[in-house]
Amino acid sequence: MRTLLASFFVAALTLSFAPAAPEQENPLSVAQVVALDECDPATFNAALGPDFCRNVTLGAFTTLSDLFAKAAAGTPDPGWDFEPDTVDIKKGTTLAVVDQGGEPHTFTEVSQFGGGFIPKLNAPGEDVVPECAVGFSNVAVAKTRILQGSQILIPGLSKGEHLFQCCIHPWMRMKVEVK
Ligand SMILES: [Cu+2]
Repeated sequence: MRTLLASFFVAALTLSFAPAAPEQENPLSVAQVVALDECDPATFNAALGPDFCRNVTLGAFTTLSDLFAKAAAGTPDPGWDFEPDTVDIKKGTTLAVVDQGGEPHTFTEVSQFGGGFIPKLNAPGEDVVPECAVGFSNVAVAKTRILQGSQILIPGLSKGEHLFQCCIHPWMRMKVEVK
C-alpha cells in the first residue's frame, strides 16, 4: 500500500511539473524569493484569530503591538522581509515566492513603492499605493496573497525593472531586474 501511495504521489508530482507553455523562453528557470516574518502567535492570534500566525522562527518573536509601534516610529521591524532585496533574472525566468514566515503577505507589483492598505503599518505620512488600495476586497490585491507555507509563481515578467511590495507590511520590498 505504501508503495502504491508513493508511486501515486510521484505521478502527481510529475504531472504538476509538466512542461509549461511553449511560448515561454526558458520555462525551467526559476528564481526563488522568500517572505519572512517573526509574528508572535500569542498576540497575533488573540487579535486576528486562531492560526493566523503560525510561527516557525524558534523564539524570534515580535508582538503585534510592537510591530505597530515600530512601524509608527518609522523604524519597521526588519524581521518582515523579502529575500533577496534585488534579483537579476533573464526573460522567461519564473519567480517563485514562498512564504516561510508565520503570517500571510502579498507580493504585489507596484509602479512606485509606498504604503499598504493598513494605514497604521505605513510609515508616517506615507499614503497607500494605488495597487494596494482597498485591500483584499480588491480581487487584484487578493490574488497576490501568499499564505504561510505556500508559494505563488510569477511567470513571464517583461524586460526591465519590476517593483514588488507587501500590501500589508509595505516595508517588505524587492526589485526584480529582467534582462
Ligand atoms: Cu507582509
